[in-house]
Amino acid sequence: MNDKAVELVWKALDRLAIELPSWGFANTGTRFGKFIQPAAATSIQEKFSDAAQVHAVTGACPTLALHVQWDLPNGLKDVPEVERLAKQFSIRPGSINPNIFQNQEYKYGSVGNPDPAIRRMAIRHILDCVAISEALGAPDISPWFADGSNYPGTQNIRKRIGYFEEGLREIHAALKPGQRLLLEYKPFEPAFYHTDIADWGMALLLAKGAGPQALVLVDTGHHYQAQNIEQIVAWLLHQNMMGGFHFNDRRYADDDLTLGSIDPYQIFRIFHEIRMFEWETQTTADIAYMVDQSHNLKGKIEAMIQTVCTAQELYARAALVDHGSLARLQQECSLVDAEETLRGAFWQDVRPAIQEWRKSRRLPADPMQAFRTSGYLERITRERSEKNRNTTASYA
Ligand code: RM4
Ligand code: MN
Ligand code: MN
Repeated sequence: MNDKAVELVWKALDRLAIELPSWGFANTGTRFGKFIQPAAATSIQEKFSDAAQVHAVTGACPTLALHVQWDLPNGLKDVPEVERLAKQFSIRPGSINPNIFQNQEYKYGSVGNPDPAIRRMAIRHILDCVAISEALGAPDISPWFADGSNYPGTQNIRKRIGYFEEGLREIHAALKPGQRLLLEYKPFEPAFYHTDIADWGMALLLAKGAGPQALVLVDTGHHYQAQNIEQIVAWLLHQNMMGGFHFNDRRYADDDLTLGSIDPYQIFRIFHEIRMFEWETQTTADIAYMVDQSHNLKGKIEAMIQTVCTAQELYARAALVDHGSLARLQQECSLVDAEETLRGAFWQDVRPAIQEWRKSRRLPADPMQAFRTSGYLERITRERSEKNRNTTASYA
């Protein structure tokens, strides 16, 4: 790789920050059961501590996404404790995730529920999240709605659209300047007939209706097979509506596998669309790159380190695309050469350049090995295994 390419890689890595999810460090499972990991985090303090380990070896993860019901069960009252932990571990609170899917009341939906009292309860919770986001100085609020129905004819789809329009407008009205409402879509699960915000078009229309601080969040696992995700990203960029990502990979449904483990070219193509947009418009897209994975088989911290390194590798490769020649080749419809310009960047081995970048930033050249030799995992396994033994593995 020549000096210019190495410089492009370094510059790209300097600006790529990846947000880790607090829930990715705790014991989670499938709908059939949980495999308990003795080292899993059992408290918000332990989640911050684990995230800090990933940041220490990668230098790329300065923020931690929080799920309010799990991490701030007392809402605003827990803000001072979160601030204390953020300071102690030098990790800033990241996106604030409301939980409008777990309470018994949400059986038939939250903001889309036919019962006005339950809609109110959901809106109130999200408004609390807006206040928490403000208090923590963490400007992104990212709700995911499980709302939907399982059988044709059982819910009025259009009425529920109206409830969402109304509810999201009210939430948007509470936003302070700088705060952003990131709307996440998902085609199915837990609802298996209709989901109220099922795809990017619905999320886009609802965000536009809510107001200028509402944007769309793309969870890479929330699409049907074969859907062209980079085209969705291109549309959202074109509309200035691209707010953030939840990174993970999938083979079948919302599998939450490690980013790039199944289809690294897909993630590269998404990064390429963003870089090409930035090159063309000479702007920097304000996008929150977040991970949404909870591993129940792989070690949680190792899986996060692997994810972050993969994101860095694919982002660095996207930085190597020669935008000037690609634009010219596209214009001329030189199909093979245009495609090879993209593929050529994808097939570069950027790992040596990334290693050099790490050394220059006083980071370990091999983050995984640094973590494995740190003794951290052995220590937390000793400290936490007793607490984790009491976790229920069964869902029955
Ligand atoms: C959903 C979605 C959300 C996440 C929940 C727990 O599938 O991806 O982002 O908060 O899971
Ligand atoms: Mn998600
Ligand atoms: Mn998901």
